[in-house]
This record gives sequence, C-alpha cells and structure tokens, in this order.
Amino acid sequence: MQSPLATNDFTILQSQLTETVSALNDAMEDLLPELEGCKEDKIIEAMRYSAFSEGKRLRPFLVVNSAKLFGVNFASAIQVAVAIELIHTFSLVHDDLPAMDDDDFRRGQPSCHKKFDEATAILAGDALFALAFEIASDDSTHPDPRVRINLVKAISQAVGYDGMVGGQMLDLISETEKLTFSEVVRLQRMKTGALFELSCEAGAILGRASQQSHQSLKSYANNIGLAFQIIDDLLDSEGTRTETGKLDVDEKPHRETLIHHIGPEKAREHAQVLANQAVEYLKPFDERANVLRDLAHYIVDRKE
Ligand code: GRG
Repeated sequence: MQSPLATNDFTILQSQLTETVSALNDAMEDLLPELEGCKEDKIIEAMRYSAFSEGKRLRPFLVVNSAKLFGVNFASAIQVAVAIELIHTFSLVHDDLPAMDDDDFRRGQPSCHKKFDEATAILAGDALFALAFEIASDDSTHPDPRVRINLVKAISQAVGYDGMVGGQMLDLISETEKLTFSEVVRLQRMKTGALFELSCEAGAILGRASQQSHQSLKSYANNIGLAFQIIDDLLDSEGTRTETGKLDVDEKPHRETLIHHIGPEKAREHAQVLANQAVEYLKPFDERANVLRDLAHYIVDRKE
C-alpha cells in the first residue's frame, strides 16, 4: 500500500478518526449528561454547548492510539480521552474570553461567552476542568491507584505554569513585546505542545510503559504539536471567519508566531521537517504505530 505521504490520501485515517469521535461523544454523553430541573442547569448547558461542538478531536485520537500500543483496555483509554478533551475545551472557552484572545466565534458558532455570558463561560470552563480531574482520578478509569495518580500528575504538569498557562502568558506578552524565534517555539511547546504530549503520555501511563517508550512518545508528540501550531497559524493567516470559524486575523491584536520570523513558505517546510522528525521517534513501535505516523503527515496536510 502506498503511504499517505506519497498520495495525500488520508481516507483511512479519517475513518479511524470518525470512529474515535463517535466513541468519544458516547462516553462524553455518559460523563457529562444533560440535567433538568435545577436552577443552575445553565452551567451544564454551557459545558455541553462547548464540549459537544464540532472539534477535530485530535487529542482523544492520540490518547486512544498511544494506549493501543500498550494493549490498554479501550474503556480506560476513552475515559482519559474525554478528560483531556474537556481540558482542551476548557482552555478554548477561557481563551475566547475578552480578557484573553477575545474571540466571538469558536468551531463555527458563537463562543461560549457570546452564547451565554462571560460569567457563565468562566464557570463552565472551571467546571469542565474540575470534571476532567474527577474522571482521571475515578476508579473506573484504571484499577491501579498509582496509574491514576500518575495521570493526575501528568495532567497537572501539562496545564500549569510550565505548560498551557505559561504558554498563554507568553502569548499575551507577545501582544506588546517582540519574542525571539526560540521564545516563540517555547511558547508553542507550552501552549499547544503540552496537551499533545499529555495525550500521548496518557497512553503510556495507562499501559505502564517503559521510560523509553514514554520518552519516544513524548518526543513524537512534541514535534507534531509544534507542526500542528505552525499549520494552525498558517490557516489563520490565510483564512477567513467562515473557513476557520474564527475572527479574521486582521481584526485581532498582534500575536507572535513562527510565520513572523521565517515567513509562510519556510514555516510550512519547517512543519514538514517536524512531522518527519516525529515519525522517526516511532521506530521502536514498528508497524503498530502506523496510525500515529499517518497522523503526523495529516497534521501538516490538513486544510482546516
Ligand atoms: C489551565 C488548561 C488551562 C488553560 C488556561 C486559556 C489557556 C490557559 C490556554 C489557552 C491554550 C490554547 C487555547 C491553545 C491553543 C491551542 C490550539 C491550537 C487550539 C486549537 O486546537 P484544535 O484546532 O481545536 O485542535 P478543535 O476546535 O479542533 O478542538
């Protein structure tokens, strides 16, 4: 069979992704059910509005396919995939707030604070974050408490000052201060790469994998995370509100990206180099990691 890299045909990968999305939505329906009859139901409505909106679900796909490398039970993997997707959703809800990126649209629909109001969006984000930890630490996620503690620790590290929060801080600083190339790379590693790393590491944690396997997967994720962000910035810089579901870049304050440093063509080439590097790190997993290999190339090839 020809590789997707040669043909740009990601049909099989897309159908695998669709299967994961369906399993994820079912699990999320159980873990974040509709509630009726309480005065505070609006918070659940806002959480569900954001969580069930149409995202690409790449992070859950990474969790499921890293876990598969170690023969992890699918129910455990999908539960952790939900937890990580909820954290991602939380970060998007807060990122869209006027005090942060100030985006009126997300995933092609009004962002949470536009659909509801700012206070509700802040609370919905907080509740999604809390629910993610509740799920990760629940007995049903993994029978071994050490595994659950390792998961919770990995999640905490990915989201904290040395992860997404730190990356977001740098991003906000870049509105008014010029960042060097390596500072932009650090920003993107923290803001975007940390959750990609966590998604792959979660599979290794659930599978009680060796340190070497952990490291290989983290390096893979690190590279695709950076490649993903470069393509995201390219799509943002080329796209319009209708194509990306976001505000036109011209309407937004300046934020530093690698495109500002090396230009769009070199940025795309760099993303391709990163995807190739990512694939190199999968060698220890032989053909069992083919889905992850395809995903690395898909991330660079994607049009949305
Ligand atoms: C404490 C977790 C936590 C976060 C607070 C707001 C914040 C700090 C961080 C923002 C992080 C952020 C929004 C990063 C952007 C990463 C990114 C490229 C998001 C878009 O990912 P896609 O394209 O989104 O996978 P979909 O909609 O497809 O899920």
